[in-house]
Amino acid sequence: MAAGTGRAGVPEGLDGRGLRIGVVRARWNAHIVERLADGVHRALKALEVDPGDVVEVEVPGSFEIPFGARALATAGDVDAVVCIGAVIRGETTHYDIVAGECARGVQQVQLTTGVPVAFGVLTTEDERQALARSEGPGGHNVGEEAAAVAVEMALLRRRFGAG
Ligand code: DLZ
Repeated sequence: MAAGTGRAGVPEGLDGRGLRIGVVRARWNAHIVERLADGVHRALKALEVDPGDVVEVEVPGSFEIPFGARALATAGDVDAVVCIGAVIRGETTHYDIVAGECARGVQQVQLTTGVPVAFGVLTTEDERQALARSEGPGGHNVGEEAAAVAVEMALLRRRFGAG
């Protein structure tokens, strides 16, 4: 995972063994979301999450992501959820609504269910920025970062028995 200035980074020794992780992915801007999904699975593998413990669901667009996350959080028997999508301003007139409602909904789901939900949704001005945040191994990939966040927060939840 790339370390970048100002980014959270991954705590040393983070170990996802035994965790069950949900992934919600939007179909809009599928070529970008596919790259984020690659990042999610790369990170979960690096953190020793068993591929058999990863449950993935697809939703139409980023606006539907909170609903998908809630379904997994309440009925998916998961320790945390990772959400991936891409909202690109240049291609949508209601960018602010879709992006804002997605972020607001994701936060609401994690606070009301007690299941951590990581926000791996790109909100960019154009496709070039989206490509730059969904790079391959060694580059910047927000899906990869969000997957590590999901593992970290799932372990925090287990530690305190929250949720
Ligand atoms: C409608 C729409 C638009 C214009 N743009 C995007 C986008 O850039 N990224 C995305 O994930 N979804 C977009 N959507 C679809 C909405 O998220 C949603 O699926 C529809 O409004 C139907 O509820």
